[in-house]
Amino acid sequence: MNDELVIALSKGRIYRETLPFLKQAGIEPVDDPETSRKLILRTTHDDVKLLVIRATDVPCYVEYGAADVGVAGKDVLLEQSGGNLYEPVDMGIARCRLMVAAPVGSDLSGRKRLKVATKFVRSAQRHFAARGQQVDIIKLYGSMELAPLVGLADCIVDLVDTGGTLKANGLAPVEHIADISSRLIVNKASMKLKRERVHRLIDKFAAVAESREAA
Ligand code: PRT
Ligand code: MG
Repeated sequence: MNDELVIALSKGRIYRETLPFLKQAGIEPVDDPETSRKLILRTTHDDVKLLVIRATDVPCYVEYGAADVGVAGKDVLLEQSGGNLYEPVDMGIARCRLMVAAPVGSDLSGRKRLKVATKFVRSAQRHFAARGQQVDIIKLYGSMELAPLVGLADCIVDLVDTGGTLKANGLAPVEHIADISSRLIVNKASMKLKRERVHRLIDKFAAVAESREAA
């Protein structure tokens, strides 16, 4: 049991972009999360399992040791208090930017208080506090782009990749908060107790990330 390695990751872009890293480490899933309803996927190794869960839940599984390692977006990690995990590899995948965005043409400067809609409450708080801007944060769980359109907020803090979603909703980026990519995260106890296995995985992931960075 102690030899088992449990890897937590989310369906969708993170799963797809993590597959080549796993492959380099000799790990290939036997079940396909897009077609299977299983939440625990078997792999070509009897002692390696993949947990397919919500992106925002990945750090939790790793912190509590339900998974030894995981792949999570930096946006998600920034929202976590996170004491019980290491973040050894920037995989450079699922890249995007965390940004403040507002309706095209709106002027937010000189406003005493701003209403900010976001699911990234901590990052938003930190960002505006650093600028000395007073804000009321409105926590949403999705479709943040809607909030300024219906008067719920003055601006939003959200992830932007192509910018297409903002544009389609009459919004434009006004401030860059952080560059985001996904990280390999490791439970602190697993790092000690499963040292060899975990380190082998870290080394493989780091090598793939490095070779891509160089390409
Ligand atoms: O889908 P679900 O709501 O269940 O979970 P999730 O949205 O967290 O999962 P997923 O797979 O969509 O995102 C997982 C991780 O991918 C995030 O935590 C980010 O680290 C990373 N990532 C990279 C992104 C994007 N790019 C991205 N563009 N996550 C979300 N988006 C969304 C963004 O929120 C906005 O709605 O895509 C839209 C903007 O895209 P553009 O191309 O129109 O700018
Ligand atoms: Mg999504």
